[in-house]
Amino acid sequence: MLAAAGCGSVGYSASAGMMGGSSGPSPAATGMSSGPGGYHFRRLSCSTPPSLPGKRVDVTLADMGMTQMMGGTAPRGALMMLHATPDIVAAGQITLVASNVGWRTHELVILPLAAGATAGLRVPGGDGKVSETGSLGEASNSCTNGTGAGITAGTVSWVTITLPPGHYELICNFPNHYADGMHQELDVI
Ligand SMILES: [Cu+2]
Repeated sequence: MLAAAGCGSVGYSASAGMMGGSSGPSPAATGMSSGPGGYHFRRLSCSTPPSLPGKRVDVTLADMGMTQMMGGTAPRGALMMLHATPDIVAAGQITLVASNVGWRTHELVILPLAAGATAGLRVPGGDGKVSETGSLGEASNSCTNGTGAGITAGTVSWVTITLPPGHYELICNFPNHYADGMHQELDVI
């Protein structure tokens, strides 16, 4: 499975390093750094405020696009990933920070996960998107918080929400992105 391949390489902390702005030798020559599975992560052109409310969950959004001209457009089968760290967090106020280090435009939507369900099982409609019914929040506003038109390549967006214990699914819902692997379970305990 693409999702397993993309999310299995959990030994990195690309977003944390990039967000801090002190990630050692700068890949300034290319504007990219190597990520897992052959992904080439872009450097971010903006960052979050230094202090964010609640517990922080970093979500890395990436893809193997070739140019920003694609916007959010992606065919089925394109290689892309959504990776949250940590993926288990204590209940209460949580700020999810979504960093788009890919080429395409992405977003982060937080959905409830039904009892017994696992991430990745939603069935996209004809438009390539899954239902956002029950959405608990969204980070899709380049270089700022909340809902917008999408997180453009190389930018960050964030959203602060309060979650009770339960199972949730973090997704990107640009057409075909969910089917292409942009989903991960978030457990709140
Ligand atoms: Cu996406």
